[in-house]
Amino acid sequence: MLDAAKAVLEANYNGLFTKPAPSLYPHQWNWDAGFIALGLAHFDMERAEAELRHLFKGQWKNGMLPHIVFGDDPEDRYFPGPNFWETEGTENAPTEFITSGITQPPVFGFVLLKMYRAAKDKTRALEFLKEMFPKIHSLHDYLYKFRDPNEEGLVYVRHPWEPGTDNSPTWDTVLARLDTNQLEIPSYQRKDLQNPKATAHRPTQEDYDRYVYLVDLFRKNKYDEAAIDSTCPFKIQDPLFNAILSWSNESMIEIGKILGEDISDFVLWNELTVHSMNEKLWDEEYGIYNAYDLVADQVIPCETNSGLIPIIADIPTLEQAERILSNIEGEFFRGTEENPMYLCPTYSIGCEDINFEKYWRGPVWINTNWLLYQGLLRFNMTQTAEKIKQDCIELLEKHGFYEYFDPRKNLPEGTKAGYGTHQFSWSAALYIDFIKGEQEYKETVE
Ligand code: 9WN
Repeated sequence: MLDAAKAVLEANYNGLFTKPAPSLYPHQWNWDAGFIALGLAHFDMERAEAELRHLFKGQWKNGMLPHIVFGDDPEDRYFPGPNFWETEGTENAPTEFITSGITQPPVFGFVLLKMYRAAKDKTRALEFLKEMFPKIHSLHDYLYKFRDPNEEGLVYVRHPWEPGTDNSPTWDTVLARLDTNQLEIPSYQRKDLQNPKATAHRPTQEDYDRYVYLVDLFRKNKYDEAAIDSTCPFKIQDPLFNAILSWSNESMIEIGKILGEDISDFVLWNELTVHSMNEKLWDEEYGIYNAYDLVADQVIPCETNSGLIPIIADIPTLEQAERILSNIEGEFFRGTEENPMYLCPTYSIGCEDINFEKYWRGPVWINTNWLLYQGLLRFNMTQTAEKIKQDCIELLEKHGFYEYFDPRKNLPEGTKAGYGTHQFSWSAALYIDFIKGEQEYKETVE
């Protein structure tokens, strides 16, 4: 299986970067590159570094790290492709590559620290830390400067593609305010529905109309931060995005200490983020972190696993972490004896509109499981951490390196429960990390 996982990363490599999947995603994606680098770091550090180096070549002058850095794809298999974004020639866009104009969760602080820990050649690894430190600083600086209008340490996402959980039910109420019959939506053609099952599994047409409407708004505003901030109808403080930012802040503080660099920005940013996550997003009744809709100025109750993921950072107290643990182990995520789930469905199974096959509205994703696993280990909740890891391994070994999985454990034997694209890079990369990770980090630290 380890060899098969490496083979996926090999097959998706185009000589410059690793595509998330052979044909559905033919360019370089932001947080995918981070997870892919974690897997590569266990057997090819040079390529792991090159993966991040390539992605950061797409970084904008204001620090924004785009969610896609476009490569050459003569078959033009992805929508929206390089021409649709119209980022070229705008004030901050890079000149070497064409990129999208939005970002994704900033995983790079903790990815970099884990890579350093896994490295056998520490001299070389130190050089890479030095190279990346200012780039990641500039990314966090962008987020706190342009995405935190209340200066409360909580950054907002402005498109459902930014948190990476595209059609999560969390965005529903906000997107519902965008009436597709009233909006001017440019004509476009989706390319993600080639597979006959894709319509059942991927976002709906209405979702796409809204995704496209938002991109059109950004390009009309020529990616001017102030203009977008004042007109964007979708501004959400997402617990997953902010928790990832916080864990990356913590990691950058550690890296800064190794390098003897100034860490004061990361310390200040992080104190504020941790404080506001608990003041504004923590839901004491349900023991979960909520999202917050900045446009309507109201909480969005969040019964998705994104609300549990802040356990990855030094955000919850032990008491709060125990509430999160009971949620994971409770009937809404783990299920019941008669109806058991693989950990951890992306959406509470207690919600009527859970859909076990549809993208971010129920299925298990390997990356969010990996994050929960890291968080549970941090709080020494090893039993549940181990269950999550074993569930991932079982799903991957049974079905292969699919993009997402049906969480129901009692489906008839032989049911195909791996959905989306096959040969999905981060499923393979994180399988490698699950198998090799903790042991290898311990060995190199010792
Ligand atoms: C839009 C590449 C990306 C992931 C996202 C996942 C999916 C894209 C899409 O694929 O999103 O960015 O076209 O559906 O939701 O998390 O980074 O793997």
